[in-house]
Amino acid sequence: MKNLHLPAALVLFSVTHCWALPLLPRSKEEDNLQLAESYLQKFYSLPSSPVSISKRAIDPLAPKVRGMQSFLGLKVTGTLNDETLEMMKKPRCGVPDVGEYNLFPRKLKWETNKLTYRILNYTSDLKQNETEYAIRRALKVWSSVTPLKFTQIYDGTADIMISFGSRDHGDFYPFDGPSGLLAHAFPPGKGIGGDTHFDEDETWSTNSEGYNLFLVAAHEFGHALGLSHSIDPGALMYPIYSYADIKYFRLPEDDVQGIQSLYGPSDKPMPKPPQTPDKCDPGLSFDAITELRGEKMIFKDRFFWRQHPQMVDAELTLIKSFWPEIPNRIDAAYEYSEKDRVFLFKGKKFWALNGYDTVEGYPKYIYKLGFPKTLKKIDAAVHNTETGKTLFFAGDEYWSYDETNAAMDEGYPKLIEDEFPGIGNKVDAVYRQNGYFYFFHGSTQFEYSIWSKRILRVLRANSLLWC
Ligand SMILES: [Ca+2]
Ligand SMILES: [Ca+2]
Ligand SMILES: [Ca+2]
Ligand SMILES: [Zn+2]
Ligand SMILES: [Zn+2]
Repeated sequence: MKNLHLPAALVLFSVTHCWALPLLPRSKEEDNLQLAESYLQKFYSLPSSPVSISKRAIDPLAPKVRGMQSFLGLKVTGTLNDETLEMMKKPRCGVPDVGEYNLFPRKLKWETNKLTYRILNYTSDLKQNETEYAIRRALKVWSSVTPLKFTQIYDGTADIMISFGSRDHGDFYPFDGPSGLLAHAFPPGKGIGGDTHFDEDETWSTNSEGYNLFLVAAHEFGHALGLSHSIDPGALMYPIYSYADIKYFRLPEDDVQGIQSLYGPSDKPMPKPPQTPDKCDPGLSFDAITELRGEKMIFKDRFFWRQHPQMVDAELTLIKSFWPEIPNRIDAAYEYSEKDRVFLFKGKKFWALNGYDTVEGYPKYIYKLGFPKTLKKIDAAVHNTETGKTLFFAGDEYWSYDETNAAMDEGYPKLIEDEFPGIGNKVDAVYRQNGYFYFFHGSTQFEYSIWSKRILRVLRANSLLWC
């Protein structure tokens, strides 16, 4: 998992902190508590108190932690586990998830569809025309699906005043230096309403480095037009930053529905917006499935579900929020647990993970594994720890790869139908568990006994997600 510039920022912070308080180094636990307290105050309306949480008799944190975990799609425990603390460290929008900036009476929407914007100053990270373009394009994300029209003005007061500032920048919501809070915007209204501020201490970019100005601006303008945060991890209005391939950016369905509920649809025709998969959709199929250190990872479109053993609710996450460099719509995935690696395949290339970290030296080409150079992609892969072989499925054929010798076995490819009768002649995804292969094709799943070489059960694909 990419930690997006956090380490450097944290080191600097703790150094200055130690100088300021030379008495006793605070324990990690106290640090975590303070992080949680400040996060929940900012984003989940935890009341602030002069007495620190750790000294209070009743723990007021737990219900707010549960609220946060549920909003952001984590396992709901009410405790500050690693996953929750990790999430609190992720770069995000400064607008609260629960409760609002209540300094000004909130209006849900603008009364007119014709709005003006003005860029008051520019970031030093980009050329002025790059900033202009990112802002224009970010507004177009919203105007292309509604009757809204935006006009840039160069002096006077616009509805949406756009500026870059660091730390205290003239409202009561200071920024925090590099990472953490990236930007915020005020809901529609007079004066500061609609105004949008970017943290100048971030490194703004037009690509995947630092923070992409277009993506952050598009999110913030959603607030400036009256939207709050979404719990849909695929939505632009999800509060946590993650990079998306901006060349192909299209406003996801949840956001389209949100903005159209305020302003109505555009009269121009528009293509179907990208959707977030519904795990209980009876027609659901999967792109790839693998285990990772005992969890299951189930890939679909831009997303993957993480299924903890014994947990009914799988967590849905954007692939890009974990690994900006790994493409969407993975073809195949398998775990080689002997080396603690997970391999992800897309087209002619594959990537390696060690835990949730990407391994250097990838992507590599699949022909290096011994596939013919003409093979464009593989469909599915699974490793059998008992034989040391990895099976690769492509079209109606499969290959056997010997991990110990790092070589493709002789005599392959063979027809899937010959070795695995009954599973059909194509595999979408496969994983192995307790002596079974689970083959997926469309919305069907086959439980195949490796030992008796036959299908034991035919199931719906998404019974895997407890549907
Ligand atoms: Ca304004
Ligand atoms: Ca910041
Ligand atoms: Ca596949
Ligand atoms: Zn936001
Ligand atoms: Zn501000």
